[in-house]
Amino acid sequence: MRVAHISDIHLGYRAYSRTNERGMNQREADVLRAFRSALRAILDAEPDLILITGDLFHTVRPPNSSLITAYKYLMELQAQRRGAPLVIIAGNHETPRIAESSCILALLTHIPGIQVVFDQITQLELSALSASLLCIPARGVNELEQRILEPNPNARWNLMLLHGLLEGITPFALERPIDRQKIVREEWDYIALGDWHLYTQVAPNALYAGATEFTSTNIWEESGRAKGWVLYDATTRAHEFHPVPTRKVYDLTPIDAAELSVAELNDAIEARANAVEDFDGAIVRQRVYNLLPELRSQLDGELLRELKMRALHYHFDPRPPRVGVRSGQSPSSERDEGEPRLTLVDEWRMFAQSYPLPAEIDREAFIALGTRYLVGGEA
Ligand SMILES: [Mn+2]
Repeated sequence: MRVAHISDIHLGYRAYSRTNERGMNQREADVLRAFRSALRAILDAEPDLILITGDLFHTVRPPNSSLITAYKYLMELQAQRRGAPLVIIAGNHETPRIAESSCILALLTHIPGIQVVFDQITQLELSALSASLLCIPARGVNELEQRILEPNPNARWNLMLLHGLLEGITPFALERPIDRQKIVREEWDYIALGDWHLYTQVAPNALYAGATEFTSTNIWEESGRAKGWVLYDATTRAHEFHPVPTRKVYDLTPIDAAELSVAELNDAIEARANAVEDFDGAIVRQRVYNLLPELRSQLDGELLRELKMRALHYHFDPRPPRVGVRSGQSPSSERDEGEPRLTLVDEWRMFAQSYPLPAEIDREAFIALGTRYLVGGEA
């Protein structure tokens, strides 16, 4: 059985003020484009089953523009697939806080072949595939502790779908991480995970497909990472990650303004931007550390205006110097408003970006692992 797994699409996500030629927020249009591109590739791959593991919609009440378009895409997809099974679980973003209010995903159950789980943990039986699907939507995560999760012995295939963060998956500490031992077990033919926006293999049979566009609260940490969907073969437990085209996101190397003249600082800002080949239309952040207000006011306004015009979004992010803080001093004094020149994680990422690695080592995974060690060590 071949499974297409897609997650965290966040239809209806909007950001920045730019609109497209039809007046739609450009980022909302980007998210729809990524979704359509993924669905086309999934259709071509002819999977037996499609799984969407939560956050199909960015909000409980998505804008009509995204809702109508998404409905049309899914109708067309299911018509072409002749109603072959497609299962959606709800993520935290589309789940209403009040249990009685219905979930927007219920609308999609009217499309042939689509089944939706948005409330409690639910076992779905897909008899045509002899597959049993244990579905754990965002709201179901609260039930996990009281539940014993067991495959159906009568089904040929047992799959689990979960929207939530497993312990150890994020570089930051979680309030209530999900017990890995409880979820990641050999007896499941596939464990399809959602909520974490980066494609991540947890085990050969357990994967986060990641998001299809840059829609999380910290897109800068995700810059340079591919977005896409997963094609998984339940027989061999092998999978392929299929990237989709997205808006480009660049977190430029920070500039330390401490010892720069105005001219040097302007040059550095321009040089960093020009080093990005496809700067036009991209989402870009430029941090400048130790920038004194008097220097800031002398910055080349025309240069900054031009960069803001060319990029979809140019986030110029100046940080004033940290004043009078030495090690051992309380960091709570009101003069301590600034940031350190670079955080340890910044230094690590800059170092690891260009560090020579053996070909078999994945650079992004290497950087992420180092980041995890650093952040974990501080906690
Ligand atoms: Mn999400």
